[in-house]
Amino acid sequence: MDETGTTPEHPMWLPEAVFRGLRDRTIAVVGDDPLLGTVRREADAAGMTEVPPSAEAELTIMPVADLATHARRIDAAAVGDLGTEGYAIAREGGRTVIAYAGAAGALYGWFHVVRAGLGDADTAGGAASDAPTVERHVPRHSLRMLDHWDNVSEHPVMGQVERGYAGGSIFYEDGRVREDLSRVERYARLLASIGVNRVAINNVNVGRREARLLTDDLGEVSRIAACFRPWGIRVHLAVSFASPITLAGLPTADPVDEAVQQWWADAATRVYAAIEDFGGFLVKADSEGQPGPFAYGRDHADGANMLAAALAPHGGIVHWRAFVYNHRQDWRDRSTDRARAAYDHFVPLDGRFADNVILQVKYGPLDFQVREPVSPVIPGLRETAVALELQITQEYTGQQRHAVYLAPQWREILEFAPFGDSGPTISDLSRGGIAAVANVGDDPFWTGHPLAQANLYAYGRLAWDPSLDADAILDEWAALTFGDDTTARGGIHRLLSDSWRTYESYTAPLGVGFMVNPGDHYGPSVEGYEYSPWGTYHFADRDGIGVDRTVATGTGYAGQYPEPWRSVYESLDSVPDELLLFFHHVPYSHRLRSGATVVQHVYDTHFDGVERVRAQVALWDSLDGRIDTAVHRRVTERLAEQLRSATDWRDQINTYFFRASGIADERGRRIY
Ligand code: GCW
Repeated sequence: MDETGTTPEHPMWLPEAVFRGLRDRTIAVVGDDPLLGTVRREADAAGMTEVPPSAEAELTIMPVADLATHARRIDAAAVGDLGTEGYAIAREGGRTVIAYAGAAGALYGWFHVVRAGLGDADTAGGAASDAPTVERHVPRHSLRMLDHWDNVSEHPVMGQVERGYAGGSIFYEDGRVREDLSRVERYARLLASIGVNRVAINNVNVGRREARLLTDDLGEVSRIAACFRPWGIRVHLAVSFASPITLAGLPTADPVDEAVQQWWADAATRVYAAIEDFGGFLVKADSEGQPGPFAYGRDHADGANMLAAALAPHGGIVHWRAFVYNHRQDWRDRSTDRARAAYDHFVPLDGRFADNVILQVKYGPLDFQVREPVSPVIPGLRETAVALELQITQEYTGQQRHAVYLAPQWREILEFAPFGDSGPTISDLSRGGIAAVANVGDDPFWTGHPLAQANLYAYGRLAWDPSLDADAILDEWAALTFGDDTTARGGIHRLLSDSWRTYESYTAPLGVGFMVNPGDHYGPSVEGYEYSPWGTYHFADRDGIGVDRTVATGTGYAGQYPEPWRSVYESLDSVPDELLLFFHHVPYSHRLRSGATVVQHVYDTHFDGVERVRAQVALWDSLDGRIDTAVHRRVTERLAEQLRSATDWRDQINTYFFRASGIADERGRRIY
């Protein structure tokens, strides 16, 4: 708290202390792109002294092409192709050189030094006679995007930020773009430091007010774009497919209608006149009530390609979401399976999408659950650029009231090899990059739960390099955020490292998903969605639980996977325990490969999960005095709620399955 009694904005992973090692050191920056200007301002703010390029500068940032001119002994062949965003770093006798090909590489190289430090000028580096070792850093994905589900004006049910758990929007206030966008500038800097390069600034559920960002508010959107531009980040807008009707009064939004096509082409031209580096459109169509091409008997390739044609002359992209399913299901109808929907809609269209269309696919076939199999749409689309969509905002993973570090889950998704171990991974197949739903708001800690900052950090780092280790990212984040106290850092590591599995252990078991309160999706409700139209069922009765998604006897969803997974998931003998109930309906006495029965597994994990949270609470208490007071207090409050909520989950889930099955806990623990 400051003297006015308000908590000042938290610096996330860039507190002043991070820059201490750079103060009074010398830097030479070669190049004059605006992004180099950003680097110069950063260096200046860090207290570095800019000097002309010479072998004496402790840090030199220069184009690869200039290495020879400046008589550097760095082997240009070892630097190789850096693309527009990559950089190479070489340490030479205690001096550091960052070589870039495109100016964005200079910015990312700068933040590499911020993270890793400059080292000691007198001692670092190899023997003077050796050519310095060159480390190359080139992003694995060229599109690293954040999607904000922010509404301009408050939505009566969803609030200002849909599924937002960190206060209001940082972009909008009182039904318009904020006058003061300085926080957006600070956000842009934080995002650049982790390599994010695209941001969609409004909700994919596009309300009437929000649709007008594309037209009446272009001047305002352009102000937001100006905050991001110095940090190498391009702005995208979520657009409503019905815009020609709702904004322009045309009688139709049919994608083959020429007047409709013309309207979109003109809209795109106006956007690019205002925002030269505009990224493109993000579209949720024919999904959960959003308008789309189905209304006109057209398919999603027709719809996406029409928008793509409008953007193509300007170099823009359409991110078209594959989250299309029937949300007006009848629970009595056992033939419809929501998990199948995206594949059934989109795989038949493979090959028909324009080059500047990216199909954005949620990581799982349902909806951001704590455990789902990886979506078969990603391997299913061979001729379409696909972007993997993750959810940083913790809609189904504790809503930023529970401490849940999601990077281990994302690592599992990214390294999943749908065609078997020797084939490409999900990361390899995501040729359209990675997108994720953002988790920040106008909260002083940005993310509500201060420890949820780790998820945003990890997202950026993984989108850049999906092979990074989740624990290593956690440690990197903790070191930047919490400084030198190794006890504090070690404690945070222990608290978060396995927290995703802890959360899984006390919520819905074995891949069954949902079991949350309808509407806000927080807290347990075993039958909350069981008889609802949303298509998210578990079919628990007195004999068993789970959804038969096999080809042999079920919905056939398992057949959407290529081998080997189709067979692995199809058979009870090979399905991984953690996904058992996603693919199979089994009796409670079914034995998992772990040896426990299903119902005993439910009891064990739920009792254990609560104890793990209790240990987290004690661990956090022990860090009192080692962590910023306001941060400590906020996390303490959240952990208390997490313990309450985990206990509620334990008791509701255990009691439900005890009542349903009549099978007692082998260990005789208390079940209500
Ligand atoms: O998970 C669901 C959310 C909706 C969201 C939708 C989507 C933006 O409950 O709030 O709408 O997914 O991804 O479009």
